[in-house]
Amino acid sequence: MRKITIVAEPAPVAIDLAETALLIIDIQKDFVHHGGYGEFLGNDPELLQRVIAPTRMVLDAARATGMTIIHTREGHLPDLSDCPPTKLERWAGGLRIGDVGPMGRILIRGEAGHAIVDEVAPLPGEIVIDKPGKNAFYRTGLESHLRDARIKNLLFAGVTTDVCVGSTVTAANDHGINAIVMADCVASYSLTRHTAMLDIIKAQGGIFGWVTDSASVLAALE
Ligand code: TIU
Repeated sequence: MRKITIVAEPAPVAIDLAETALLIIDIQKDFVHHGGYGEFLGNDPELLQRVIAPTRMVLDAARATGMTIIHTREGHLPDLSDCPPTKLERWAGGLRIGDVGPMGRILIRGEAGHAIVDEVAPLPGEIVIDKPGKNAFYRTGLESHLRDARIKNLLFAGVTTDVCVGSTVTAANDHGINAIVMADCVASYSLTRHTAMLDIIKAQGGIFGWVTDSASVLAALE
């Protein structure tokens, strides 16, 4: 495949597309639609919906290059046996993980709310990782997929910047993977936390990676 250079902070980043995967974190109805986990945690899910259009543009461009594409979904087995007690015990009040909400049982695999939104839904052949935690490397096959495909760089989209994106970016570093985050393709329920997480990633010479945006990635892919 081919090498591209993406305008980014703290510096431009040169990558080989053959060694790069687009990683789309948890753009599930449970987080971005009303009546799901995000809302029951006390958040406005509409704050996350701005990621959908730019992520779709990058997804279409990535599909056209033949790049590896990986989607993740946060959720639990119906019997909750994979859900840490700490996660079950902390919620904003009202419904919580496993309870029946307007989109089925909250954050449970196979329920309507667990699905990735239609606009960025996986196509056959794309990798889908189901994860019980925030960090997509925790108790999943992500690391072996990356090893098998010889992936060295992850281009990040998804939600939320400060929780599942952030924890996966920091984990990627410890796995020897470069993390490149598209700022307009990630969002938080809090703008303060979104900005803080992006600052943390790119500070100190890019201690956890690079911050770019969809326009810079699309320009580099052209
Ligand atoms: N996917 C993800 O980020 N899970 C969360 O629980 N995020 C929150 O911001 N709560």
